[in-house]
Amino acid sequence: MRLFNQSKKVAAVHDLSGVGHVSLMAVIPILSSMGIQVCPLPTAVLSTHTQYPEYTFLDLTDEMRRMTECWKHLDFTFDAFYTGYLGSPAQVQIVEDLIEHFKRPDDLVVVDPVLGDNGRLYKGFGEEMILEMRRLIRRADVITPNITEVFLLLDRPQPEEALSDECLKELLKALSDQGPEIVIATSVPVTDNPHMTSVYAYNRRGDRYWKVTCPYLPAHYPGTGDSFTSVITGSLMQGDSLPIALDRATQFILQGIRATFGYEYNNMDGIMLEKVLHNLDMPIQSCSYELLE
Ligand code: PXL
Repeated sequence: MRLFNQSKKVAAVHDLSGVGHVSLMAVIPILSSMGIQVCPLPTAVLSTHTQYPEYTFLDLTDEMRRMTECWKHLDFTFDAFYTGYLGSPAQVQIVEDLIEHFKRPDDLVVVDPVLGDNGRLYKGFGEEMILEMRRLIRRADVITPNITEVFLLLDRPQPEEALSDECLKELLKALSDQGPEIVIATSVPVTDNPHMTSVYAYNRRGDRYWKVTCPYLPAHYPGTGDSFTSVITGSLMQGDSLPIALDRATQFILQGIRATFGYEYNNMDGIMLEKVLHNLDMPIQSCSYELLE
């Protein structure tokens, strides 16, 4: 018998970066605040994320194998598996093994295919990481690429011009055809409106497309993708519908950016999560999702 009041557990496969509010330093506080127990399987330890001019990097590929074996011996179970920034292409195989061994039929697999942003790959990543990430998304129930990652995963050049709703629907469907039931594309520019940004989503079950558009503040904060997907993961684990999860996640990111933007601050340090975490306890403030016909 599963106890009714036990917290759900998520195995979280991300790096630990000392400064910058990215990866585990977004995943752990957000999911813990949402009442979910985070079990980290760290992929690498860095001084900072890789967008600072300098950083140290410790690859934990071998340790991940050891930790996974230990978890197997101890017969742990998880309700969800959530992967983000990987430290080496070889880690995809380890994650596949983790899912293969531990995933039960109702467990959730969320893959945030972290590869790049603003049309460029992150430092340290090359063709092999793209190829392996294309393999990993086939195992996922939910993927959350930004628009740069959408084109990298589909092996298509990213066009300069703005993308229509029809075009986005085709891209999401093409990704879902590879395996994931739910595809969420973030950081999509809004045609002729530099002050807005959209998130598009497709749910194969029900064959419906959703869009949430929200104000865009002219600043780039690393880690917002990690915070976004963490809220999506927590929200789906709590039983929210896809459009409600989209609304919760976009509102949380907007609150985080608004809380940070007014300070004289180095944007590389990421959004000031500590100022907005308590918002995750509150019911959703307003709904702004649209169903795309
Ligand atoms: O937020 C994505 C991310 C995660 N982890 C590390 C990164 C980045 C993006 O730059 O460098 C180490």
